[in-house]
Amino acid sequence: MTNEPSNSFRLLLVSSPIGPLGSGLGGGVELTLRNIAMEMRRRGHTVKIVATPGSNSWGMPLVEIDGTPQISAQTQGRDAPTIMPASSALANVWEYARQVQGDYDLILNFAYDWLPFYLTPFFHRPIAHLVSMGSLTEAMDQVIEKVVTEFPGTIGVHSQAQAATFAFADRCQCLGNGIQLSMYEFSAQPSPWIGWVGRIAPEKGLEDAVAASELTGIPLKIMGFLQAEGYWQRILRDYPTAPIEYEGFLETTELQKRLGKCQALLMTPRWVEAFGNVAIEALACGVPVIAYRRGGPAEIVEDGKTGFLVEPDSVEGLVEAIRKLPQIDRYACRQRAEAEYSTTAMGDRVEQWFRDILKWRK
Ligand code: HBI
Repeated sequence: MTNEPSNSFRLLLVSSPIGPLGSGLGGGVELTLRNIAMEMRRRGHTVKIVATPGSNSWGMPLVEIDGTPQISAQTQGRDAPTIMPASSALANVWEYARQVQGDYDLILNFAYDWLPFYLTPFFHRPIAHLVSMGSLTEAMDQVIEKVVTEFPGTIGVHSQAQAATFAFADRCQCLGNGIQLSMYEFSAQPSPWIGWVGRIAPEKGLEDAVAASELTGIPLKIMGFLQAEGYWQRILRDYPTAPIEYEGFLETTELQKRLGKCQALLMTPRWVEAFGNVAIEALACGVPVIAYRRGGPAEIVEDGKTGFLVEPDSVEGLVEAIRKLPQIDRYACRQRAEAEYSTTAMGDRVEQWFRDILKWRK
């Protein structure tokens, strides 16, 4: 076999075991996996997706493997031990991948979990790991560093800020992200409300957006998977007069309709958001993004041009930025999405990443 990989790859995309694809439990990973899968197929590569039962594979070949889901990595402390429950979905999924690896040129891992990284040296086919969050635990940092040392170039991340949370930042491949722009309609005229989109969980800082809505009196539409019920109830109790409305977890077609009508999207992450898919979805609809200057969104928003970057955790900063919104040209937001965040641009980066990995492997 020549060491120049063939033009088309056989790819096995192994999803996060955190929940079925399309459930919203996997957050940005679901959108990322779908867009990479569809773009690689469009380019003539063979794609098969492995996920847990009840997943939506958007018409692509899917293998559903059952088992106990993993506990959310971001709810663990830095010294959290690696947890493998009985009948683990993660273990079952990687047992399947081990059995079928010979049918593929490359395996792409989306799970932010210890096992697939630990198993990498035991596989005879290359595994590319798309790391979906910044540094969370010592155990994960160590096992990811071991892989990037033994298999250089196989660790992909979404932003420089995310890479910077790891000691091996300079050895990560920064891929950004991309969305199918044809699914997002540019909306020139907003309605009199602002939007917040994301998993409703403490690391997303929703309470600050609610506080800004209460201070400005501007209605806030909240869209996303309600992951932490207690957290949500506390917000409702702490901000009884805020003009907020929860629209539920919406799939892309419905999401972009409501998002497009927003005067702006507020992004209030408490943690280093690895990327912030919702930011590029908003830009694609012509919606300016007001974001804390923290993590991936700080690399997406051009301050004063496609939105505003705000002092982290400053509600007053959010309010001040909302007042400056008339300065932003909504079409400039759409143009930025087209230039930087299409699935074509992302597909170029991902395909080159695969080519580089396949060249390095004997
Ligand atoms: N937790 N254990 C675990 N594994 C994952 O793959 C995972 C997670 N929490 C969140 C998550 N993935 C995604 O929602 C984010 O990566 C976007």
